[in-house]
Amino acid sequence: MLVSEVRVTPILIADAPLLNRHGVHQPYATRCVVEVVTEAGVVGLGESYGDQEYLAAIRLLAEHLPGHPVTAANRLWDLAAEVLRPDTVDPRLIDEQSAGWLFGRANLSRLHGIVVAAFEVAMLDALGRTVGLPVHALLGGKVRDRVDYAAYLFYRWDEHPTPHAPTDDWGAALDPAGVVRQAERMVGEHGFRSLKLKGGVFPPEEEIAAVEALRDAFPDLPVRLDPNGIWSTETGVRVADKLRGVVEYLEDPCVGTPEMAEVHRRTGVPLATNMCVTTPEDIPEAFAADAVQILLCDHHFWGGLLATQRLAAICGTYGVGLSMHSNTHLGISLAAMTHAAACVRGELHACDTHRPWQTEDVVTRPHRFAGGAVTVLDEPGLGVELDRDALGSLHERWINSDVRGRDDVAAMRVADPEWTMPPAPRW
Ligand code: GKR
Ligand code: MG
Repeated sequence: MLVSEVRVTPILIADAPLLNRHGVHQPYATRCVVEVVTEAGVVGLGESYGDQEYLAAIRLLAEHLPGHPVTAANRLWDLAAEVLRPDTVDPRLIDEQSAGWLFGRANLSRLHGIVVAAFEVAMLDALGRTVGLPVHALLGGKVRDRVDYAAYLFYRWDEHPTPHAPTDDWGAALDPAGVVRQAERMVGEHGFRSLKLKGGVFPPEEEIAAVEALRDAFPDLPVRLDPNGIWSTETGVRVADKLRGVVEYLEDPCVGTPEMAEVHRRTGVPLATNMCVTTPEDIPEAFAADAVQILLCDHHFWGGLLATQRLAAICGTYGVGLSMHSNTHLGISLAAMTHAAACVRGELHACDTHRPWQTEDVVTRPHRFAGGAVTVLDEPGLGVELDRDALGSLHERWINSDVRGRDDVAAMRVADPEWTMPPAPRW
């Protein structure tokens, strides 16, 4: 069962003016849809980042995929190592100085994980469709029928400052009352039973007040705060002391394993990360230092669904809890995340998802959250079908636009021409 053809289609999807430590989301976000076609004409789907440097790396591997057995996902790692080297990839993808970026440090290992994941998911989907089994069965079988997700709350503007940008009816959320209103709608519409606030936008006292307001409004729901490493160690300790017993965990209060370890040692508050542990090489130091109590896995950069199972086993051995990180994504990714999470044994904290912020999709039947969870599908493969018309028009939008990647700093500059990338630590 060999791969006969691979299609990689970049798209632009409408996005909301969500704020974070870098700035604000652009009106349109890039993604790419991967289709792996087998000799028998079965098509498997994957979804990944769409920034042009990632796209180039994904396309580079795609060229070598025809002839590769669909059943040999593990061999993708060797292919990636052979094809994606410092002399063949965009230097930004392996820039070790990027530790303060929103999802951790770039390096070659992480790049290999990203590209392998894009194709591994599509190959598992194709294999599942061929043999008539759901992807979770190919991973050893689901241990839960529903995967819980968290309401991912953002400080946000009412609308983008750019003319003709997509709009929505969520309204602004720039203070504790606005954040609580947003949470009420998220919980009301989707039934989420955990709340996560993206922080790093306002001085810590204001974000502490928002978390306390959430706790008062939803006393039964666990709350998390994620400032993406914008605080100093001292600020991290101060916030953790204030929010001890209020937050389920703090996510990336500071950048760096020693800094995270110090915040935990001095406060005892559980810390999660999608920034200081993002590749297997980061694990020994971070776990030895007890810097991380909950690891946010993300199959998009950990190397796919099989790698997620391996990561979960390592975390289990070390007593580190698990949840899932998210970036702006559509339904193919949500399906993959759900299959991966369905197979993780033991406790899984409600996973992050940006999906409620997206108004568009490339699957014919976008997932619904019921009671804050997505049902694990038993249909063959990922259980989603590609909406070719939607894919075509989102690709058309990409062709007609000059947006080729994510730049939240530049998007912020539209509203504030003086804005530059804030230093870390900022507070
Ligand atoms: O979408 O602005 C965003 C988030 O800040 C995202 O880029 C982060 O990677 O959700 C992520 C996180 O948990 O750090
Ligand atoms: Mg995070």
